[in-house]
Amino acid sequence: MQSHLDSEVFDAIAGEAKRQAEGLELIPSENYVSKNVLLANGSILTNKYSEGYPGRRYYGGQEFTDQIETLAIERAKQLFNCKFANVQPHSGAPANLAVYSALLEPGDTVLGMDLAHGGHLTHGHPMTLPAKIYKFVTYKMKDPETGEIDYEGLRQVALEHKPKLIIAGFSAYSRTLDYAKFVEIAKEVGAYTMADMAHIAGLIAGKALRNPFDDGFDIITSTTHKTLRGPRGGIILTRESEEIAKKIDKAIFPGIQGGPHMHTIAAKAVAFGEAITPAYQEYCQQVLKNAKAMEAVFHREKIRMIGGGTDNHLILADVFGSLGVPGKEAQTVLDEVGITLNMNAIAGDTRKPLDPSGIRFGTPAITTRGFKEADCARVAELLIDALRSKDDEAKKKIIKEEVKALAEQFPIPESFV
Ligand code: DSN
Repeated sequence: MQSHLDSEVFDAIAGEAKRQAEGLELIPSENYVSKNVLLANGSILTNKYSEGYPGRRYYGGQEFTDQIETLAIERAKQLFNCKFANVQPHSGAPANLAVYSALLEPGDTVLGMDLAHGGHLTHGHPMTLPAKIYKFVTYKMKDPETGEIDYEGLRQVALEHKPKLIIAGFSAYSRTLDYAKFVEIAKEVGAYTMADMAHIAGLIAGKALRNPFDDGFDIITSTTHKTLRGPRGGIILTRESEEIAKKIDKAIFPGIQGGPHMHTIAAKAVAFGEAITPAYQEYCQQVLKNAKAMEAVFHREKIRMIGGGTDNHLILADVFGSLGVPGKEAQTVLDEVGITLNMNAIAGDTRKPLDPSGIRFGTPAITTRGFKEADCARVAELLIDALRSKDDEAKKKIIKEEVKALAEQFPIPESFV
């Protein structure tokens, strides 16, 4: 570290770098970016104001920012096979808010997945701004043991409440959604369709999971820092309607954001460029195979998984029900041995949201490090072993050493292509 650096801040960054290198990151919404993404994200573009869109800015000096944003837009359109992309959302929550404000009037109804069944806070949690402006109604899983969505229930709620927007998407759901069914129901009630693909956007871009646009969804929103392996940020994609895309552009700027973060947009362009490669598609396939390998261990060890397993990158496990360890305690015990994941509420949880029954974990980050199925199975065994040995300090020390050794065997790569 150079002596002129602000040691209070940079020592903490160095500490975080060590933590990331030595531990195993299983939070399913996290990942490691390439050196090129970091370079763009940390570039002098942070100095620039660029309100507006390429060719239509309010400040001068936009020769290079226009090039960068245009590149990000074109690459996003190619990746997701759509006609319009807005790459300016600062993250997923403003992306969702922008879609609501573009398409809805205050008081309009939105139908989204119940938070307790895997939905996201921005899909109508009472404490959020959207919930104060719009009316949210919800659909659920038919059976948490299979994870299948109750599409008939969804249809009935749609017929009763006539939502103007139907959201498919989640933050803690491990099964496949039937996008065609969503579109069919939306057509019946005259609603727009939005897929919040924040968790699986990368897997869609990498052609490992189905693209909701192929079934006729109007809009996809996403963050760019999860499976997509880009900088912390958001995007809004519109399949083909120029009218919708124009409303979304206005909703982002000047509607809810000011100047775009051009350093982040440059980093998005780099990440999208990486995601267009065959190497990225292989990565996405491996993310899924690795999640299946972890699922197999959880099945073998008879630990209940919500949805009965996984079709994507994440697993939601009822550790309180199966091991008697509440999610919060599980998160703390696993932190102690160098495995990072998050506690999570499960459908029908008998415990409180801040001390729930479940844990949520996934494979995007460890797959970026090069973990294959056998390595992931071993991580699942260590995870379960640590929870079963939560009061055995000597055992946890041995597990921590193995976790560190595994992490050292797979250094965080600087480049993926
Ligand atoms: N916090 C993100 C997640 O972990 O899923 C979603 O907002």
